[in-house]
Amino acid sequence: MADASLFPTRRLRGTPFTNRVQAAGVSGYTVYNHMLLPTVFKSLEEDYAHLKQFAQIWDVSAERQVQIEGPDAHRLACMISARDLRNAQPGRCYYAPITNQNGGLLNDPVALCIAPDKYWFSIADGDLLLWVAGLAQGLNLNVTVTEPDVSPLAIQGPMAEDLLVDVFGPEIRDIKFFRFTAFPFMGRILNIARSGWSKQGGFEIYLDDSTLGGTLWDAITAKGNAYNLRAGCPNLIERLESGLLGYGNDMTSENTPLEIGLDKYCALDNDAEFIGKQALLRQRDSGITKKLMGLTLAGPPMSPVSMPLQCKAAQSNVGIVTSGVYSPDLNDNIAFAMLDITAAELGNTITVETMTGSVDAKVCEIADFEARLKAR
Ligand code: THG
Repeated sequence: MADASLFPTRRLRGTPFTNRVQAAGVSGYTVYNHMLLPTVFKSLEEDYAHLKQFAQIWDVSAERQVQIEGPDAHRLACMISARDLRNAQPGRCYYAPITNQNGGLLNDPVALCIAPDKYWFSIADGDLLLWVAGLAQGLNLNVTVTEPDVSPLAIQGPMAEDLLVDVFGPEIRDIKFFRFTAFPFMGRILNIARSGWSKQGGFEIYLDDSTLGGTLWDAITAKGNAYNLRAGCPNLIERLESGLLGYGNDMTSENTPLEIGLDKYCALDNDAEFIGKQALLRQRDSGITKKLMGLTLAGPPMSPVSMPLQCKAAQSNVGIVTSGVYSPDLNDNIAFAMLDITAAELGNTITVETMTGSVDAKVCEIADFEARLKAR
């Protein structure tokens, strides 16, 4: 794709942190939920190496919240979520695939139970609000469905915890994975969760007042030097190594959780009810016909995949590469690929048509990337 800047208009929303992100030298953005999401600062590889060693501050405001509040909030949250939220507890986060009536994925948010009658679905790129508000309207539910003024700011990397202890106090250490606690800040109460879209450890701070964006950013960066803090963003190389899937890239509404390996987050073996469950049960019975797999590709270090690459076996199409890039730490080109089940066998060799020609690629489990890194 051509390198050109994004023309700013009202439709393309900035965030409470955009001026700080600009000042920190952002060099690439994507558009996510109609909002700017940084993709690169120094370079993909430099950002990646730094993230694995130190601490980074990420403007992930584009992970917007779909807030469901009111007497029917719990009922609606359970209805839309393939993840069993029947016993959801305040202070907990749940990775929650959202499926339509055919089992097709509409989003893969993190659901936060704020109170028994209040949920936030911290969404990936997709207009989930329209689906949820439409259901509330059509079913005449007693809820309000809104996008509140809430912007997550992530602190990620092995030094993230020490940094946030410096800023918010030692109680930060008590936050367990996928839980959140309220911390006072400038007269407001911020929910801080141990979570984030990397496997390097870290936190997400849910800022609920845009006017405090600069103040919050500055309060954290003021303590940053001791931890070699830099501005960063979700990193393509790190997230592929870590097996983190991106909605819109690695899955769309054409895919079900079974096809992308998210079955373990779906309540298929109990009596929880959610939209899409019957379709998923039918698909589980009949068997999936395609599956998201890992791939390692031969050839020189490859550039990030910006368009799906065709996969072939014996000259016929067997699927597409959905995301791919060179991993310095694995010294391998790694990718996710949606493959026909006939080609999705471990160890199978296929051909991938890259921008620079055809290369051999070997099928593996997505989890193999992380396992190989740990075994080094
Ligand atoms: N944080 C918040 N909102 C988000 C994301 C986030 N919205 C968009 C996107 N990321 C949603 N997708 C994911 C995918 C994976 C995870 C979180 C969000 C994740 N998974 C862990 C794993 O795979 O090991 C743990 C899941 C679990 O055990 O429940 O963290 O990052 N606010």
